Amino acid sequence: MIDKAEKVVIMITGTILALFVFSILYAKTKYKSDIPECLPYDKAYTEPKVNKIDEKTYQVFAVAQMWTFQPAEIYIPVGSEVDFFLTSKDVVHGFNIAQKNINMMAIYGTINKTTVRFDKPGVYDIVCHEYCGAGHQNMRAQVIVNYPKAK
Ligand SMILES: [Cu+2]
Repeated sequence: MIDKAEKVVIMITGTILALFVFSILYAKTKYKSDIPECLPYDKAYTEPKVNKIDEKTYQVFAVAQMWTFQPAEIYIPVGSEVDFFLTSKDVVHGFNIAQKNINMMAIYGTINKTTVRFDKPGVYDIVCHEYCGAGHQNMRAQVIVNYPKAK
């Protein structure tokens, strides 16, 4: 037999859980915030680089480590779609592009992936928003969209 008070607690818990799931799905559609994917670990992603797939499609293998992001400057043309593959070489770091509503974690031994479209020219700051040690506040990188010298 379930006590009446227990039933109430189960109902409240279920409602709150449903609310959480709903708010994630709502944010995904309404604000087009992408839920990051987690890929199987592959050492290839630990080598920082920018791959140009075609004129408007890029891959960035972003590697976080105390206390830098590599590559530190990413030059792309306006309208580009960028797949970020993110990993860490040591502790847990954050990966935040505030202007693009991107919020990821860089974790040793895992690859997190998200896709971002850069439709407006400008400089987009990537900052670490997970305290990772003495040099944390200096940990940043930039996506430079339509920089005059962009290749
Ligand atoms: Cu940090």
